Amino acid sequence: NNEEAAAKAAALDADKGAPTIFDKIINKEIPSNIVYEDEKVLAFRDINPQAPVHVLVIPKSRDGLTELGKADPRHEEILGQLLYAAKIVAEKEGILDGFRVVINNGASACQSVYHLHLHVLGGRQMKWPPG
Ligand code: IU
Repeated sequence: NNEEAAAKAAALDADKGAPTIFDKIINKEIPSNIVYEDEKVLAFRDINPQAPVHVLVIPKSRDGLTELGKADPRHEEILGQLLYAAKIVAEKEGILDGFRVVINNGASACQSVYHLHLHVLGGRQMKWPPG
C-alpha cells in the first residue's frame, strides 16, 4: 500500500544519508516540546500522541542508525544511553509504575522516520499484544 511504499522510499533516502525531519528538530529549526536533553540524546513529545504521555527519544547523531536493524558494535554505548534516557523520561513524566518503550523497525513495523527513535508511552492502561 501507499504507506508501506512511502516508508520504504524514506528508508532508502536515509540510508543514502539524507536528513530526516528529526535533524531539523535536533537543530531546533523546527520547534519541539523537549522533555529531556543531554549531549548525546534528545527526548521530545510526539506530535501525534498515542497515549497521554508519548515521548520520542533519539540520538542527536544518527551515525548510520536509520533503524535498530542497522546497529553494529560501535552503537552499543548510544543504545544503552537511549534506553537509560527512556527511564529518565518515564521518571520525569511520573509514569515509572507503568510505561512502554517501543521501537518500530522497518516498513512492516510501521516505521515512518528513518532516524532511530524509542517511543516512551504511558499515562493510561496499555494493552497487549500491540497492533
Ligand atoms: P515511527 O515509529 O517511525 O512510526 O514513529 C515516528 C513518530 O514520529 C510518529 O509517532 C510521529 O507522530 C512522530 N513525528 C513527530 O513527532 N514529529 C514530526 O514532525 C513527525 C513525526 I514527520
